Amino acid sequence: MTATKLRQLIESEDTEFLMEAHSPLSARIAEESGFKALWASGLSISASLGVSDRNEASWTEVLGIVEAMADRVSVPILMDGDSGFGNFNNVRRVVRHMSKAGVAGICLEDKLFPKANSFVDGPQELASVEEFRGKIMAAKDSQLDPDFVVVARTEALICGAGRDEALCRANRYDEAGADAILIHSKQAHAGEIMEFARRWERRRPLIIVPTTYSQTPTDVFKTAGIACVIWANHSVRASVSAMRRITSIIHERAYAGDLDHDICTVDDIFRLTNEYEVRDAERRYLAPGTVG
Ligand code: SPV
Ligand code: MG
Repeated sequence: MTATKLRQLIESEDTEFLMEAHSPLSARIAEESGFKALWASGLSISASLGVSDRNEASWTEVLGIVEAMADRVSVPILMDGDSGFGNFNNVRRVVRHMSKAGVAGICLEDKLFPKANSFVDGPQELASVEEFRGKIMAAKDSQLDPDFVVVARTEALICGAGRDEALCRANRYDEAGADAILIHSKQAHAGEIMEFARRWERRRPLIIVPTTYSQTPTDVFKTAGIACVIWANHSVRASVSAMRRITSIIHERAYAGDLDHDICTVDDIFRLTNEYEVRDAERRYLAPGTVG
């Protein structure tokens, strides 16, 4: 059901937008903002755990969070599966668990395990095409829902392997059964992404992550036939800025009395966490006269 929703979004004619989430709370907020699907970002989940985006968090830790997110929203979640948390065998186990947890799809990238974030300095190494094709096939063969979405992400441009290599890899991953291709870039403009999209000719839905080229107007992506745009880290970055600002003000002043207009109400937290639904449920289920 949730996988079907994600598949429909990815395969629709329109350009769709996925918002990053890294916790059940951020997932609820993104859903309330109107996003029809969410990106369970490896970077953001790692950051919220206070660890590096280098598979420092185990896949069971990550899945635990994504599972809790799926439990709290009705929009589908595409999980960042990094490079698969190991080899094809790890991919199979992760995909089976994710399918059971109601996660709609996984994105696998063609780097080695442990991976590093695409934007960190230093050399980044690509996995061999054959090894990565095996992971794509293993993921497709392990999904429990026929609509589960497997996105193959090539890091060829990130690793400096060039545009022809990126296109060649995307073709090979498409042949291996990927449902969509994610082409990642760390350029400050959308040049190489646009060229890729032109040469790809809408063979399979194309997904992009405009973090470094966020200045590009969205219409450019629409005209290029991009299936999905992922805002991959904006929620965690927004929360870091807001938390840092408010906590430092409170620390400096030892006073919080004039900040209420700047932070959400406690009532808002109650609403986001279903407090009022539980209160209503108590009336129905708790024995009369019982408290709590
Ligand atoms: C993530 O959100 O973890 C991603 C996208 O993989 S990026 O950080 O741009 O590599
Ligand atoms: Mg990631």
